Amino acid sequence: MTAATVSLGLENAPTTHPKLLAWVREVAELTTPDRIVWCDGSDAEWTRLTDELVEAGTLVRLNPEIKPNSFWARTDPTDVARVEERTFICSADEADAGPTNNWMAPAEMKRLMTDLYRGCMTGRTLYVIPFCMGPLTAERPMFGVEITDSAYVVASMRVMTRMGAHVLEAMGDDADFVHALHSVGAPLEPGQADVEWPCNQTKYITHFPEERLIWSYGSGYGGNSLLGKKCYSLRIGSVMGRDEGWLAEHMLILRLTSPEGKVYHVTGAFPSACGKTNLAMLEPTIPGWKVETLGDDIAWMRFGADGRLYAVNPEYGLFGVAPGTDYKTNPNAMRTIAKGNSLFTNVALTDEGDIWWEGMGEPPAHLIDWHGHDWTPDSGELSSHPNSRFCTPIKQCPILAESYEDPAGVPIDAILFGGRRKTTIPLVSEARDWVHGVFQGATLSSETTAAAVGQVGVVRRDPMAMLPFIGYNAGDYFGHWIAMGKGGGETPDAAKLPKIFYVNWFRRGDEGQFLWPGYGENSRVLKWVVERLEGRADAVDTAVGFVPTPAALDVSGLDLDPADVIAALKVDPEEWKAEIPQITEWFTKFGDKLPGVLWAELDALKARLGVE
Ligand code: GTP
Ligand code: SPV
Ligand code: MN
Repeated sequence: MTAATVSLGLENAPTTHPKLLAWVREVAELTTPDRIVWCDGSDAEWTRLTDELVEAGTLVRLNPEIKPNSFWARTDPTDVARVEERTFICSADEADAGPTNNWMAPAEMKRLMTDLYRGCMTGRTLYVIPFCMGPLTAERPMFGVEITDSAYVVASMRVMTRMGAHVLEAMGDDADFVHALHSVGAPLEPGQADVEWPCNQTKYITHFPEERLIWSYGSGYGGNSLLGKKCYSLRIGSVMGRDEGWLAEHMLILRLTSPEGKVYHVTGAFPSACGKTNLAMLEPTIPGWKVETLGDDIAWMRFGADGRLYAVNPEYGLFGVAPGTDYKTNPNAMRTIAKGNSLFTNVALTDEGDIWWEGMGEPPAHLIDWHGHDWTPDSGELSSHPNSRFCTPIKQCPILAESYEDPAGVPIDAILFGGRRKTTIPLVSEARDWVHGVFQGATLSSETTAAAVGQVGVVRRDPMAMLPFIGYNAGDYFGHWIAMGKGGGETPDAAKLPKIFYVNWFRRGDEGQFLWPGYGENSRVLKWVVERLEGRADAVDTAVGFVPTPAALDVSGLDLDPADVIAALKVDPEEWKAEIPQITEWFTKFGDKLPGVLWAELDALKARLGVE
């Protein structure tokens, strides 16, 4: 059986890469698929796979006159988000996973998952997806190969990564690559009918950092199954960055042009579903300013020979939160998806064959909701899952920056850390220096969202918005950030480091209203940031950093209660004093691994607040 199975795809493999062939053979022998398909990334392949997925009921083709070449997918209701409880960093030494990750000894995890993988592709196709994170023209292209038994994953990976025959070609016979194995964990017995969204109630999202290896089982969803994204570009990527002196971060990247024509590049780390995509595609409301998109979720950053920090977006598509997206909040996302070639997951379907979700204007009289049920505005339920997503090619973004394809990346002027907090955190504050900025990042807090399974709205520390994505000990990660501030280029120079800012678009007033209008109006905060870089904006020197004076923040033309702006900018010593025990408890988790300079920053904050 085994030899026959393997010959189904291996004899005619479009590569002679010995390690790749050996790995595909090994996986096929373990998982016993019916056939092996080497993905070439062609249009014909996309058409064949999406046709098959429509046939299987996994996808519904949208009206081609409204959303050409686009599809609607509904997942199993239990498979809707990342599963942090089931995500593991299986480093050889438990200490290297640190206190923020789940850990299991690599051999034990491999034994357990090998049992799960045995025969798990029976009745299915094993797809081999050669992909590259970041431009293929990079000095060292960052190759990966994902093996999956899900055609939905293949279609999504085609949108989200550079993948296909040209990547396999570029790998030659000896390129290193990240091995990424995925199965939905739903073998089919002969004659057994498939379900629309195969998955398994048992899920594991596992990383073996020393081997640059990813094993994922049981989920077909987003960050659990598109292994180039969070698993490679952040968890494995962060380990590579630690070892090689760069940073893999959960950050948007944007290019900002001022009315004087000066160009700045900004990255922003906000936790999942806290505003990266929206800021990355922002349409400024203040005259003369221009934003261009470079990335909406992940940035790889390294020092250039000139001593500046450069960022590249390793991704090729946008996997954005659907609810809340419309022409008022994020017009550029709407224009991007309007061009088609997109997958929509767990949103609602209109009678015209278009998609709809909460926040997209007035609800239609009738929809099919994300459960597949009839829905009307009186249903009293959300039509779309709060973590429903659009998956669309970044090249379709009308404001994509030309430098997107530059393997050298763009030089970063400012880094924003941001969270979703109803209280305490001011709209924007500027760090005193790099180490203070790392302190702001390391103590970042945010309310949990629907992007991960679990309770929503609970405040937790989410350092650099990377809590679920740091592939090693978070104490060492803070140390790596501190070390990066010493300059990685040939001409280390602190003055060339990006300035760090901490933002919060989500502060609320007494009536529960957002104090700041957000979205396009965030351009006003970007303007203040730029004016700080240029040394010409006023700020108050507060206990937590430099905060705009109310006059320094441009609110011209905004219909806002001035009291709300003052409240959004407020640094309330009592609220901050309440943070101190939480930060102390958080830092204590890391024991000896926490860089001493961060304790010193906490002491300095306490002194400024007058706390013992
Ligand atoms: P991931 O893709 O999960 O990493 O999320 P993200 O950080 O890219 O968040 P995204 O931009 O998709 O926004 C998430 C949610 O926050 C959406 O429902 C947005 O409508 C909402 N949102 C984004 N920016 C703002 C803002 O400035 N103010 C307010 N009030 N809501 C915002
Ligand atoms: C996130 O949760 O930060 C996302 C979505 O960007 S996922 O790809 O599922 O990780
Ligand atoms: Mn994200």
